[in-house]
Amino acid sequence: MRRVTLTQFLIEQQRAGRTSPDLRLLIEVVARAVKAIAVNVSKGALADLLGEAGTDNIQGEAQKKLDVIANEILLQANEWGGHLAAMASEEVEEVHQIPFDYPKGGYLLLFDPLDGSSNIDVNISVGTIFSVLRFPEGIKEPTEECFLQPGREQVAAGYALYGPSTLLILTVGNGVHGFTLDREMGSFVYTHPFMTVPVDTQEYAINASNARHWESPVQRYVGELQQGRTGPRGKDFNMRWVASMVADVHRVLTRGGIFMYPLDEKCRDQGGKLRLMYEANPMAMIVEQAGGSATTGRQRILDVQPEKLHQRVPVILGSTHEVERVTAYHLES
Ligand code: AHM
Ligand code: MG
Repeated sequence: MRRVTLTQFLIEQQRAGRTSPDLRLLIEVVARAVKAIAVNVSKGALADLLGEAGTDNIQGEAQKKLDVIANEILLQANEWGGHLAAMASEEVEEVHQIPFDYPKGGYLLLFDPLDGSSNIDVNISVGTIFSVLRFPEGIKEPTEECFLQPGREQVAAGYALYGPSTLLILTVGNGVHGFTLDREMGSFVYTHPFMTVPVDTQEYAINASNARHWESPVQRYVGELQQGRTGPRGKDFNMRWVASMVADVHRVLTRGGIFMYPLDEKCRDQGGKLRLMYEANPMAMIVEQAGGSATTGRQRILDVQPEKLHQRVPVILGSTHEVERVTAYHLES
């Protein structure tokens, strides 16, 4: 069997006119950083990498040692290649400028370096999420404003899942493609072509401990699922919640399902729990590219006009018929 590597895949995409040489370089550099993060994640306690770093990030959350390391790896790997105008990270308050002695390029890279970091110390899967935007033309210095583009403007999005295998899932706007890290060879191998999310499902994912805080459309929707085959849906539903968005979304991408982190009374003041620019938008692009849907309950995620870099948003994504149903409940209420 012919083994296609990420590099070969990207060169073929470039030949077909779907990526520019700079976007190919950008994705290759992110993939290289992901390999380095995977090494650190897998070392865990052997390298004293578990636990807290003793600092807080912009969201006021305690940073784990691996949050800090993953962030540093991504920033350093992407600074010098000449493909980026600037970067933004969940772990950094301001826009990260490219050092003045390096060339600058036409793209903006946003990332959550280590998503699901509450799972690090218990050895459960975590991930990296990234989004690529174009640097608007005619602007000299990248500012926060340049990043505030709706998710439909993304030119690429992806995530890495550090699980039993390390996977890289990618879209450049031509379907969703998955690669598995071959640790001996040190390369990503094309293992999951054109991933699709089935339109129907019998599996849902939500943190049910927040049930009393949910809005009524979510209470109605989940209540109906829980009634199973004797309720209005006429079938049983299973539930899963890893509490690593990357792992939960990857399950949806692999076998269907609906993932929800909706607005609730606990996160209402912040606008939601998950971050729009480097969590919701890239996942929404991936899920839509795989034939699924992604909304806030009230509008398509990719149409949300961002107002702040670290903005939060409600997230409902996955199998289209289920996302449409719970969105309709929101719009009716
Ligand atoms: P993080 O970026 O600080 O790791 O937080 C995001 C994570 C998501 O991966 C996950 O879906 C969610 O937070 C879990 O939240 P909860 O602990 O409320 O279930
Ligand atoms: Mg996160």
